[in-house]
Amino acid sequence: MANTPPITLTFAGSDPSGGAGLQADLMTFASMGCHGLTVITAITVQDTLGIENILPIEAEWISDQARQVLEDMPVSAFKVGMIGSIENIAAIAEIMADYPDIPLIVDPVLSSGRGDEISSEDMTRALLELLIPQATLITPNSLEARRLTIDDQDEELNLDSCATKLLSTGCEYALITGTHENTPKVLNTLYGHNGIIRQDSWKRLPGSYHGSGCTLSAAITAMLAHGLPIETAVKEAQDYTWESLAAGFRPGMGQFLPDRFFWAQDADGEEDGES
Ligand code: PXL
Repeated sequence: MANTPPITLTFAGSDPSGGAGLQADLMTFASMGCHGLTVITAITVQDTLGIENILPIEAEWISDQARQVLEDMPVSAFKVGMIGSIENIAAIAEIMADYPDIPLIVDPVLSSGRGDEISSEDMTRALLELLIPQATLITPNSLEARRLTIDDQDEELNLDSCATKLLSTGCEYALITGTHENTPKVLNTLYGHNGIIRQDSWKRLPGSYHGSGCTLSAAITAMLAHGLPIETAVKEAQDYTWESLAAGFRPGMGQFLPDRFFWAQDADGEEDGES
């Protein structure tokens, strides 16, 4: 019998367009050799143009979905994406408190890349108080990093100071991504409690992508589940995400989606194994 792949679990919202959310996570986990478990936190109505509606799942259903699979299977790394409600944040935080030694990646999705609001002020505060302190790594984009650290005087911090403030909540590492900055290259910075651990930059791709942040954080989750140290996991996951984006496609009338199985296409763009 084949060996069991490392098992990853994502708490995520459903994106019927297959671009972001649990669909993005599951594809990324599979593409990177992990078996993905999915706890649905919310159902969205959306296409490649934007989000129409969000239905949060009841907190009790989050706990029940998670507890059931966790009693059956050993999980090597957890990811949290869209959460849906404050009650759901509390439910996930309570479950995660029972697994302090397993890596937890929190992608604080406050709004989608194209600006759809996903998290209220109260939810952002609950995320900072209950879940981020338990995280091994958080992966905010620069806009989210600023929004998470804005103080009462509405003063915006520079990204280094944002990282320091976020790490002071108790999480171990913060990867702040630069996709939304006005720079010619995309610059991502991984911070630890002793400062910057690594910085990676890429050529900015033309076009607008949906699901790139989910893909990156899921890829890091998969790499940590395989046992890689954080620094290597972040590097490998960034390379993988960049390749997925470079192979991206536009299935509808809106944004491009990453091809998380770019490696399954041959040079002519045909699927392998076809004759
Ligand atoms: O990109 C963040 C995100 C996460 N999860 C779901 C989403 C989005 C963005 O649209 O729809 C379900």
